[in-house]
Amino acid sequence: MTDINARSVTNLSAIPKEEYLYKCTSACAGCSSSLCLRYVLKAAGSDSVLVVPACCTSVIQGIYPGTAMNVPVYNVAFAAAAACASGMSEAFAAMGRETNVIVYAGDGGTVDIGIQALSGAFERGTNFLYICYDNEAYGNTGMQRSGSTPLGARTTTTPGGKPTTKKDLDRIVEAHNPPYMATACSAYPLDLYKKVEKALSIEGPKFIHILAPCPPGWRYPTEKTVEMGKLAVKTGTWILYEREFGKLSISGPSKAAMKRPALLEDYIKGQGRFKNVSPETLDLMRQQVQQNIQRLAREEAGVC
Ligand SMILES: Cc1ncc(C[n+]2csc(CCOP(=O)(O)OP(=O)(O)O)c2C)c(N)n1
Ligand code: SF4
Repeated sequence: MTDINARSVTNLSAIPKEEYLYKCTSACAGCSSSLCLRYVLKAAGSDSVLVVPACCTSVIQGIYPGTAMNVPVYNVAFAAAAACASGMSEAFAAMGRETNVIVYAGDGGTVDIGIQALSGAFERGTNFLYICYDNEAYGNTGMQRSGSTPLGARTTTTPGGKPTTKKDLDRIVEAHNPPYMATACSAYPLDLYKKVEKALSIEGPKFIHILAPCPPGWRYPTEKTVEMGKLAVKTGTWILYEREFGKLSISGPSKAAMKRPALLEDYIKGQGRFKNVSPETLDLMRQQVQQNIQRLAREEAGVC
């Protein structure tokens, strides 16, 4: 388990220099999920094990006997990451070891096929950290829609735009009442680093949901990855927060954004997946953003 006081950092330059995800992986140019993994592992440190179901990360890690990872990685069937992590966590506890057990799974492996294993592990109180990096599609297999794909987004299986809304994974996890859960975004690495550090200092099941912009899936130029993440937060489309023992606090970058969100059009106009989105869909998207902002602002203020 991470000692939060020993490792605590307050600025990007204080983040440890050790690398646990080496350069030259097979990630696409501009891949933000691999960038996030780099920060996750820096925060977790060397006494950590990753559990990775089938997803882009299981490609990025490399092919045996080569590897891009400087920590042990257990690849597991698509549906089983949290179940595997449960067994691993129990085994480490039986050996008297405090090794961090971290699931790093895509949105398809979390909101769709892995959700029963996730729910079971959270109900059992497994001591682990589950991280879902959300590129809002099944990236590894060619950008099919997942339950996490947002309304209106074009994927290879929703060529006219997804007709239904994004599944609210965070509210499903919240219903399990975990001691710690948070959202993060690749464009805010220090925020992500601190949340991972904090999560690993707490006993029990922890959850972090990272928005991870993906150039080929969202169809924007690779150099715009950080800009896309910032726009997601500034428009209120993605709200950064933490919920510690049930108490919600909105994170700094989202506080300002929620008071005066940037125009939603600024976020979607640079993404080919939202090309030709209808005015009605855009209106529904705006309403969703407003509803989320209001719901979380009320919860933080204690007015539920
Ligand atoms: C049971 C099962 N069904 C389908 C697949 C094929 N498959 C491998 S990775 C993947 C997509 C994973 O998507 P996601 O979890 O969102 O992660 P990403 O690829 O976007 O990183 C699929 C469908 C599989 N490996 N196992
Ligand atoms: S498809 Fe997206 S998430 Fe997968 S490696 Fe490429 S940029 Fe990263």
